[in-house]
Amino acid sequence: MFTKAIVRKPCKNLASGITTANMGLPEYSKALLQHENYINVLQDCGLKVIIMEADDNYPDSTFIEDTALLTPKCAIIMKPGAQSRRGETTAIAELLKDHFENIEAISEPGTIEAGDIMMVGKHFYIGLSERTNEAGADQLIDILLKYGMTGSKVKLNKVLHLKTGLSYLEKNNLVISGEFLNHEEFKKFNQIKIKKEEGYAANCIWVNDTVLVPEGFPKSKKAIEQAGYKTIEINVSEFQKLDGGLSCLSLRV
Ligand code: CIR
Repeated sequence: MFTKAIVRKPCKNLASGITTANMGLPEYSKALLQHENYINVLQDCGLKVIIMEADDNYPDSTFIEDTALLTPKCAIIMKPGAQSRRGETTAIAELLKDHFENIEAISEPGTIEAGDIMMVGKHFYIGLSERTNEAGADQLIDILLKYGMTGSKVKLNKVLHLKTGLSYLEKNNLVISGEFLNHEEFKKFNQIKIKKEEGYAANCIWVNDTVLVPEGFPKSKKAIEQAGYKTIEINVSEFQKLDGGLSCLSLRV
């Protein structure tokens, strides 16, 4: 069960965020409204939502998921692989002091962004991507072991982050797409397969047996419902323009 979420308001410089999407620039006012709606949905799912103020120095800072990994035992501050995102972690580390007794951090030469980390019970799959390197993943695995948890590495070939293409919905159910479909590592899960044309919907979030899905991907929504979940659609079009998915917009614990 999750009880809390932390989000960070989009900043005025949002449109300067990193992107490969080719979908045009995000509209700030629209992004603000979508973000407010996202918060309302999390609250409707029973979460207490902590809202951090925007920071114009970091256009991508609304994608707060990448800055820290929250586990039941400790919080781990990431070391973003994207240089322009490095400084985002300072404010998060400060805030997390009020919520966690144990706080760890990844240090250089390690780089890691938590969009590359998928929690499955006490095990964490770590994507090796353009943002997350071996050194970062190894440091994380050592920290996890110290707290009685485990981690393993998965090499990514195409997607930005591991959770761009995978979402764990508990009860051994895994939303899966693209390069992960035939991956040995994920054969043991009940796979909810996402069609190629709906690839963006592979990033969804389980919140206490409800699954939040991006708006406009009907086949994926249906497949998740057929697996026994209630779904709520959320429009995050402005964040999609910056390669951001639903999970990136919050830290949940
Ligand atoms: C970036 O490229 O870092 C942002 N524009 C998007 C980050 C998306 N985060 C995620 O998938 N966890």
